[in-house]
Amino acid sequence: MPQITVTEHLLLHQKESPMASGRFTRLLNDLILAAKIISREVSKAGLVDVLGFTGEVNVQGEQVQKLDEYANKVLIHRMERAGVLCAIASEENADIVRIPDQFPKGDYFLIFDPLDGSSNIDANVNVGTIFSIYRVAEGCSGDKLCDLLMQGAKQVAAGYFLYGTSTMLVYTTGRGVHGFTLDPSVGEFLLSHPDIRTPETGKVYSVNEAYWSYWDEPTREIVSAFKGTDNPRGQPYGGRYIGSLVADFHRNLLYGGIFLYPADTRDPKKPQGKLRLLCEANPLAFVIEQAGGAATDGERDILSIEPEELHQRVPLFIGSKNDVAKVMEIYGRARKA
Ligand code: FDP
Repeated sequence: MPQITVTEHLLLHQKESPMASGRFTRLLNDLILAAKIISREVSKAGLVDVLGFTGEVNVQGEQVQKLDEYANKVLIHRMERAGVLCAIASEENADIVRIPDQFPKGDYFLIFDPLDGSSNIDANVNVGTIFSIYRVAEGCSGDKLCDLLMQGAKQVAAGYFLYGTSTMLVYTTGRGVHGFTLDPSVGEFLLSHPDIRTPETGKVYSVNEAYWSYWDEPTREIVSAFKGTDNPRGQPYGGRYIGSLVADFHRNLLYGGIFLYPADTRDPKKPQGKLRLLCEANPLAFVIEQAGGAATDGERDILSIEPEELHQRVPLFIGSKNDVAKVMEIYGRARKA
């Protein structure tokens, strides 16, 4: 089988995509290099002193893992030199990261979660880097946050690197979803999953059910539906929850299913659940829609939400189209009651 590298794939599709210029290829190549460096370090975890906490707490109020901090530094270091970005934002940084004056700037805005699922790292569970790329309006310097807060529908590319049994890149530029696997012997991502389509109805539901007592009635009804027979499959779904969004998402993307992280009453400061709109929900929503699936906060399409803050949280129901429709149906009925 002829093996296509991710760069070849990009160049082949460059003509089809209005935004895929040489600059975009440059951006993605730099992102790939950063991910290869992170992948190398993740695969050594346990052998070198990269496990455990740094002792710091991030902007989200969460303990910072050493690998989290490492991944964040690698990405910022690489990407601020790319010459095509006007600003960077990371789940780990409270504010946008401005491109230092000594580096050229461009009109792309990159936002990422450097190491999603990182609370699982010490147990050797799959983690990943989720990214989302926008193009800012003409004349915008990228200095003001308000210029960078855009609806997910405006993303020009999004995807993730999954550091698992192998390292994968899954991404979309709005023309389907393609998966590449890193061949460590040649150091290249090779096309392994062209044109990924997710099943219209899944077999798996993924949720942290321990929060049951913090959920409202419609949310409990939804989870009960997937455990019972009043669902698109007509029989109970299997439960699978790794607790690493990017890994749970990837499995469901390939096999079909729904991932749920609803709003809950655990922490009055986080009434919208835990996941972040800009660096988690939007990129994965773009991927799933391009693969034939759907993503909602229970009422609106994730990609239609106008963000108000950089670290805004959002309830997330994402996966197979019919399964997400079931969620919308139950919440819709509850709103009318
Ligand atoms: P983590 O804190 O380990 O980075 O985005 C945060 C996230 O993981 C997701 O990857 C994961 O799906 C979720 O949190 C798990 O949260 P719960 O422990 O509340 O289930």
